[in-house]
Amino acid sequence: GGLRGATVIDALDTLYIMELEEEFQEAKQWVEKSFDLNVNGEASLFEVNIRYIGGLLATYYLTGEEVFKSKALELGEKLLPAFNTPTGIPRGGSLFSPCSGMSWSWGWASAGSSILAEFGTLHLEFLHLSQLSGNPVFAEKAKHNPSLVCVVCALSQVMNIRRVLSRVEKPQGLYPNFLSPVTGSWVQHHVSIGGLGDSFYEYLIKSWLMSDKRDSEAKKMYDDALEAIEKHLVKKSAGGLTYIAEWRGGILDHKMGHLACFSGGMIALGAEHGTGDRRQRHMELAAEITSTCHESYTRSDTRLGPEAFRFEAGSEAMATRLSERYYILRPEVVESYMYLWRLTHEPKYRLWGWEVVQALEKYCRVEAGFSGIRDVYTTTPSHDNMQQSFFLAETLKYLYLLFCEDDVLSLEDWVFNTEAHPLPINHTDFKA
Ligand code: DMJ
Repeated sequence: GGLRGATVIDALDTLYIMELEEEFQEAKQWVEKSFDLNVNGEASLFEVNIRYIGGLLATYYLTGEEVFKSKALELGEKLLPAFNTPTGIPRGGSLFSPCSGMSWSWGWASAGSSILAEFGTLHLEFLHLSQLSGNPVFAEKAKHNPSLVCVVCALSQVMNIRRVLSRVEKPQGLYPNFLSPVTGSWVQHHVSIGGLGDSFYEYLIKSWLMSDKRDSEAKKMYDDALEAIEKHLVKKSAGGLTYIAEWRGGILDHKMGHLACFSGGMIALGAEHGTGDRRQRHMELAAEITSTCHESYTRSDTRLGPEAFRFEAGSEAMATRLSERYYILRPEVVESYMYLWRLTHEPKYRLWGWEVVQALEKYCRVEAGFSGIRDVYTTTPSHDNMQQSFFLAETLKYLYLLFCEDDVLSLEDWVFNTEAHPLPINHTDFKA
């Protein structure tokens, strides 16, 4: 049950950017003819927003074709019931039924708490949904379909999230990962720039950039959060590797997840627009973190990085637990290479990206596509038989952009959502 076609929709803009015209037309036809939004089953608010809505919006902005806009708006409308909680913050693992529009959460994902990276990763897409639904051309169409007008509510929903976050006290300036959707207070003090926290920080700096630097509230929240992270979580290992640890009620866990490796790119992007010694310091921090993530790749036999690596018991930038040795085609490390390349033009980032291309070919390519592997520390890894949709949306797109000229989706004009779907800055409409 649930929505189908995640890979098709996540890959649309990649196909378009790579000029794979035939494949793009095939995917577009699928969206027009077979993408059914009124299916039974359940879908996740967070995943649908970043993969489906992000993918449809980006493809609309790249091509100007109405079908992508109207599907994004229709789907956006279905997400709105998830905000019906006492604080207006969606519950963790929030699900909705595409057919009835009902929203619920099973609770096991977060014991009923809201998750920072989930409710903090709506702003970019919801802003576009809201603006597109207010567009006079679309408003005319919406007259015949009144439910679409409601997407305007999207803006007030995400602005409310900001309000709740600005009121709550932050321990040492840090944002914990779990918040009660009932009281608006933190539920426990686990802080991480990797899973559960990651894209919340990303959406702060990108909200500011996407607003053409007018959303100063987002910029201040980002600056303050990064300052607290620098002060409390950034560490250097005995071997000289810089990493961002996790924080559990004041105690540091010297671990970085693969997910946390996106932060090299994010910090570089923020530094690019920073001033004074902060700019220099943040650019260095971004480069050091990216280099540590590269180490997690080069220290494995496959030259692909594990799901998590630690700095403990004489081990640095390597997985120390069996359960953390897998690689599921994640993009975060090549994402940082792409940003660092674009912002510094140091050739090592292209070399590092090329190492990943070769490793993917060698260890992950299978007959029907690419597959994750269960252990990066063996040259005969077994496959998990899964090609995650983010492999086409993100990993391949970032690798492609790493080797393109800077004016292909220039960072001056576009921000990438957390699933690598490009959204235009200040709504400059390039093609439509
Ligand atoms: C993607 O779906 C997004 O990047 C998300 O923010 C977290 N990570 C996965 C890929 O690893």
